[in-house]
Amino acid sequence: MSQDLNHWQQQIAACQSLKQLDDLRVHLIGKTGVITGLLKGLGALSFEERREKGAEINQLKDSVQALLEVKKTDLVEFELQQRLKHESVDVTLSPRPEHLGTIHPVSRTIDEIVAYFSQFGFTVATGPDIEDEEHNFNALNIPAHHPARQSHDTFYLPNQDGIVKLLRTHTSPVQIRTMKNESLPLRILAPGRTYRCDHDATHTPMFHQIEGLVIEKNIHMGHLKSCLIDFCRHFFEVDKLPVRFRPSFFPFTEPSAEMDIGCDRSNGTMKIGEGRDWLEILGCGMVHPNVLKNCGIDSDVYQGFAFGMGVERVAMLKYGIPDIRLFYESDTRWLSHYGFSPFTGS
Ligand code: 2U9
Repeated sequence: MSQDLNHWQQQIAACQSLKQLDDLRVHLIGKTGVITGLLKGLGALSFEERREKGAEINQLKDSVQALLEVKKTDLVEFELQQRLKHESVDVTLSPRPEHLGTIHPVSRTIDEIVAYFSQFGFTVATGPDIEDEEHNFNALNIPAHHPARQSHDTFYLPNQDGIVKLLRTHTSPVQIRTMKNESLPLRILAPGRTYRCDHDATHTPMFHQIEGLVIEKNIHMGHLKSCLIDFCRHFFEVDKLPVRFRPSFFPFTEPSAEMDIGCDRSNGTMKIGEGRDWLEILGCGMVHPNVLKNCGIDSDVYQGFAFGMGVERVAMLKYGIPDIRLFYESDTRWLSHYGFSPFTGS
């Protein structure tokens, strides 16, 4: 018996694969296997012999089973290592299918503007879409009778606990919150969704704005002008882009201006940087002293400039997109035409 065990031990040790090992298992302890045959042969023996031989064969079977188990564990590990050696994963391969999604023109335009201003130390600030009248209007020096506050212009929410809540009509409340909570000086950009009761080819009830705010000592209109002229030339990729500032009025800035860029509309298309026409691109101004005071800032020490533009509007101009309503229809043909590849950026 011990000779048999030695022989089978060698056979088990010589197995090179799980398949070979399983064949050997069937040969030894399967239904018609050698050891199973020995157990079946016990029936022909006397009671005493059967007890003695039976114990011996069962011990032999247990030893063979234990050897098979140990060898199986070794071979599973060995075969795994072999597979890992040959089956490497190429992490540089593109996911499939390629070019499935695109970056939306609104996201792309915000990213471009943020990337430009971040070179000059501007950081992004955010705030809630649902605002109160204090942050959306009062702190911004917007009086109770201002048309923007009328219910046909602004989405008001059901009154809760006596505080009037509304969907913000601009991202300016973000700057109010930042001026109240952060230390000075400040250079921030506030991109995000804004809401107004408006719906036609150039207005949607929800659209995006990006506003900028600088609060520092000795800031003046010269800083505002050079900052915005350089930005427009960079954004529209025209070195000598003609610009002009037209006096305007906003309750939260004084003086206020609208900035136009030169363009050509003569043959039905819009060419930026050419021709003799003007196109309004953004609003801007020096932060009104009342607004600074409302945020606890001494306007004799600190001044600031601010600007604001519609993201869809500048995206439409830069990328030749004709109708603002299509921005939000989730039409994949529109998205693949006007969207940007996340891989190449074009
Ligand atoms: C604070 C102080 C001043 C932000 C400004 C404009 C001018 C402006 C419009 C352009 C097109 C919004 O999307 S649009 O309709 N914006 O003309 N925005 S100055 O001035 C601020 C903001 C916050 C505390």
